[in-house]
Amino acid sequence: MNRKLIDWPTFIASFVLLLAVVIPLVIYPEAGEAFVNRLNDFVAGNFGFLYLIMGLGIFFFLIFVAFSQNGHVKLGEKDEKPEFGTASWAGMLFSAGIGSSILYWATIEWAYYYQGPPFGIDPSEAQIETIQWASTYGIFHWGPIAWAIYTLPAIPMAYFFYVRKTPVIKISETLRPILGNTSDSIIGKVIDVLFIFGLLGGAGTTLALGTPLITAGVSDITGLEDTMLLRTIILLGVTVIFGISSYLGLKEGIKRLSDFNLALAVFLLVFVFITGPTLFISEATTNSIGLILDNFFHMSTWTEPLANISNFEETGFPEAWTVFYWAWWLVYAPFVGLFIARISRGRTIRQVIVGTIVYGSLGCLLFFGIMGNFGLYLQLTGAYDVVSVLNDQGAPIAIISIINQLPLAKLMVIIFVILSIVFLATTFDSSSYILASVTQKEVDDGEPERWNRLFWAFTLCILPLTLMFLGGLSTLQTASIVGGFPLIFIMFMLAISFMKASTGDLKAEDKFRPKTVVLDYRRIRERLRRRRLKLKERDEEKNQRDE
Ligand code: NM2
Repeated sequence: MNRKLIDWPTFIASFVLLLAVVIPLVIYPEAGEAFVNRLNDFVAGNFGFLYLIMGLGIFFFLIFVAFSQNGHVKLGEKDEKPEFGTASWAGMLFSAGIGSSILYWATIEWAYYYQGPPFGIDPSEAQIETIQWASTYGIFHWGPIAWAIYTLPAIPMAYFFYVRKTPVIKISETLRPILGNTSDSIIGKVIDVLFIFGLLGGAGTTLALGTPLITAGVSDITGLEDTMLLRTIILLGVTVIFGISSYLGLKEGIKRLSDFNLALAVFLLVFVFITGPTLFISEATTNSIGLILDNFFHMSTWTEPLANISNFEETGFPEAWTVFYWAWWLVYAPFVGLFIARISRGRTIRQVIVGTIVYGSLGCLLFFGIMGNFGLYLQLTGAYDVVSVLNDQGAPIAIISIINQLPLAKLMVIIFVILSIVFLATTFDSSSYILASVTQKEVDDGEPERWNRLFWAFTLCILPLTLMFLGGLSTLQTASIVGGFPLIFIMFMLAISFMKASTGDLKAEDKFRPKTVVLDYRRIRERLRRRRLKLKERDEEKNQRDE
């Protein structure tokens, strides 16, 4: 163990900040909750539009970069092949960025929209519209804008790591072109610590959703009662799995688990697609794609402006869903960005951008299209009343009971539970891997110290576990989502930092094609005239020779 490698200020500050938030929550749970909720209402209510603008802005910025000169830059040496094949690469980025939440929300999100549709639609009056949006909105919340939020930090990080070859994996390092030496100062540290705090809270949200889902599945299979003890055992079991995978490292552990994850996910999706309502799933998914394309701008900017100033009823949909989702993707973004950067050696920037957004959105589309529409089909045909189970017994039981409607139900529940565990583990192994990288001064060969990886693996798990016992987990989630607010500005800075650095480097290498072209028509005309003259002369010469 090499203590000198550790960046102690960042390491200790992250840990202390975490305790500083968690301990008061444990001692004063109610007051803490009230305070954090007020803060959340304030941020989501007043700055929700900023999140929406950010999402749309990042999406278009990345498309611009992908097709600009900067997008052609290769992350590595001239003849270097990508370190990971495209299938493994796409699989890893999906498994890292997406946890068990996708199994949760893909299966049940529609049921919330079915009861509380967007755009002020009245579900009792406009049934078809309600149903169409119910099957569509989740795909949007897990679609291209969301994946663009993940991709943005990856670009500067990969650029600095593989092109400029700085052996540091940190947000502050990536901002050096605009912060200068400030990135070594306290401001740089604050940025790194904020990111760690955000990720721990975001991960807490994931665990808070994932554990009850897995427990509901386990108790369905075994008949054991869903108790705190069962939840604790399950959570510790999951921690051991991802701890081992993170300990084994990127190639031996993380990649293998992610390959397995993907194979199992494909099996589940294919099974539901074939044994379920194949035609309905195909049609509804296709229909949703069109609905999103048609309403892309409306969905990405809908803020319910009239609700604030008139007595139109406020639904709270944008804050509760789109803004919340963008905030959740945002707190995960620096981590996923770092991870995408780490696995993208040998690819071009354009490949990373297009690959992440396309494969990521496509993966989510398949989950939502297949799992979501299967549930919706049960509801609409009256085969199974998902909505009442959801309202009476909560989401985890509703989800497991949807899976129970499949043929070979018990086997499918087992597979669903294993998949939830592995999805959770593949997000957490990469999180602890990245947390370890960020709290080190340098990472030799790109791998952080093993004990450091294990330390964060357990912190990631023990912390939410404590709060789950003592109450306050939902407060930590809210706190982290609010705490992630400054990340909006950091994202903006990351974009500028990347453009500044890469354009500067391209210019220095004389490989930057200036965009503005100045045409001098007088000169052109003169040239054309001369050319015509020359041709004429040549013709005349030829004619003379022929004669
Ligand atoms: N996101 C993708 O719990 C998880 O699946 C991790 C969640 C940000 C909504 C990420």
